[in-house]
Amino acid sequence: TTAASAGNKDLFTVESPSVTYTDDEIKSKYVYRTTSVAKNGDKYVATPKETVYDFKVERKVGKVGMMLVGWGGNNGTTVTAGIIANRRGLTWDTREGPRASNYYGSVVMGSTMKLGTEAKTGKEINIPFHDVLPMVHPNDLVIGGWDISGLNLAEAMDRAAVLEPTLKSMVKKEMAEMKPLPSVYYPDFIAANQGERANNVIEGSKASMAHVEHLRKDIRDFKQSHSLDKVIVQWTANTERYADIIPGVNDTADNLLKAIEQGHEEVSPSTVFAIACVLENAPFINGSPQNTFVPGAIEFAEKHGAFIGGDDFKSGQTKMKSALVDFMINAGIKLTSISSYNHLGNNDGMNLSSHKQFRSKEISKSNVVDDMVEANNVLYKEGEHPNHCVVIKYMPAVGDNKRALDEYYAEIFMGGHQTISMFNVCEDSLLASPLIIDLVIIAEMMTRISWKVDDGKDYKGFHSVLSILSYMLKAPLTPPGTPVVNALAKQRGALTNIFRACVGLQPESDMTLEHKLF
Ligand code: NAI
Ligand code: DG6
Repeated sequence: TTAASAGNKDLFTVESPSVTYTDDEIKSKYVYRTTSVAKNGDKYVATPKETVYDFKVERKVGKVGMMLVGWGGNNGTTVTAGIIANRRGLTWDTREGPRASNYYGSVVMGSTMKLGTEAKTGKEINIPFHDVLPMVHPNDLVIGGWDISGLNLAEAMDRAAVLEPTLKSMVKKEMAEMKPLPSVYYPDFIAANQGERANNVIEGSKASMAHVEHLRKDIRDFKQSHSLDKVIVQWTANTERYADIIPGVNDTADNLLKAIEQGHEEVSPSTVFAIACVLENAPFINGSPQNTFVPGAIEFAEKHGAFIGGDDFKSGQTKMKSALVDFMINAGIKLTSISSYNHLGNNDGMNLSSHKQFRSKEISKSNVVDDMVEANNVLYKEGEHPNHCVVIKYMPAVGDNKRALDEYYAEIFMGGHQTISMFNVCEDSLLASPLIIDLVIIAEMMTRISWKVDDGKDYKGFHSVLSILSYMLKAPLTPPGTPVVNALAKQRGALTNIFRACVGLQPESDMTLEHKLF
């Protein structure tokens, strides 16, 4: 543990008969209150419902490894350099003066949640998100991973052209010692324009059990050589094309395994990684938009009780969209169209200039307002939907400095119109890197939480599909048959309130009755 990460152990404790602490565990009994609704003709009957859950949190965090697929890319190099800089507490010169390492953009490291109200003063007490439960500190993550490009991380960081030269020179030595492991490369899944960098590949251009076993061994070796308790793997490699869903091939766990054994061409590299991770019980998160988690992969993870999460980091344009549309529709404003345009000049942009890969991104960027529209049957008739168009263009000159332009067009009172235009400019990888960190910290946390219901006998883990990660992802994967929530505030609420429940605290409430009823 570094000095910077030693942190504030047990910043608070909960004093309640429902919460017990031992050296190893925090146990809480939590009454989950929901409302059950029944339709009676054209009326509803709402009945308050209570379910009693027991939560158990293992307090020992252990030593955690983060392995990135696509480690030598813009996100991979940026997040690695960022963690090294934070670990060493670096400051560096820029033309605007000195800058210090930070974790801005990370919900876990950069945001707070309300613990409660101070009895004496009535003042709200807020604590860092990171302190609500015992979580791994990003400075303590051991980093590794794979890339089809063999550049060491210092060279790859230069190629990415994201960070200031002064900062790069300070982390260069450490980065140069890091070299991505060779990876699986099936050229048909990413753009042909990526072929030139593929010089670090495992033999074979179709899925195979040999590939699965190779990746499993990589994970085991990494774990062993760094004496790790756990490894979390994230796909931050190129966007792949969608895999066709073919009955008998990838529709069930058994068929998918057979398809891998037979080298079927519709099994993508990211799905092969997912299967390897499930078999190693390493949580696997997909930061890109493709359908890595074909039905067979989800079933496979469920069978093994292994954690998976996805899809596609939600960094800029979509994050704004899931906040702004939530605001508009909940304000009773009838949003009628969203036009979203992007141009960018990094390698991600080059890969997305190919139609099939663009299509994967178009899908994940397009479905992000559905739940908010469906929920408002005052503004929208059944099946009615705002127009929504997504454009992405490759413009090499702007590099990682992505431009996103959005126009929101809405109907307001008495036939009027409102147009909101937005121009969002930033280094894409500086927004994505803190999400990678959050996803690792939260996924790891979830491996240490278990629950039982109604005083049942045995504790068990959460569902394999970690929908709790939705805040960081554009197209949140949820357990089959369960609703997808895109509204940003709801996603954050789920995250904070589940963690609060684990220490027996009520959901964050904005009622503030204590200030209204006295
Ligand atoms: P990048 O193109 O700089 O990096 C991707 C890396 O993956 C490259 O180094 C490439 O060589 C490697 N790669 C490709 N196929 C591989 C394989 N089979 N195994 C191992 N490595 C492989 O892209 P960047 O900007 O780092 O983004 C990564 C992914 O994250 C992209 O799919 C992008 O769409 C997605 N994403 C990025 C966001 C951002 O804000 N930067 C936000 C949302 C998603
Ligand atoms: C073009 O939009 C490139 C993409 O990779 C995005 O930069 C990335 O998916 C982030 O998208 P968003 O919508 O979260 O800003």
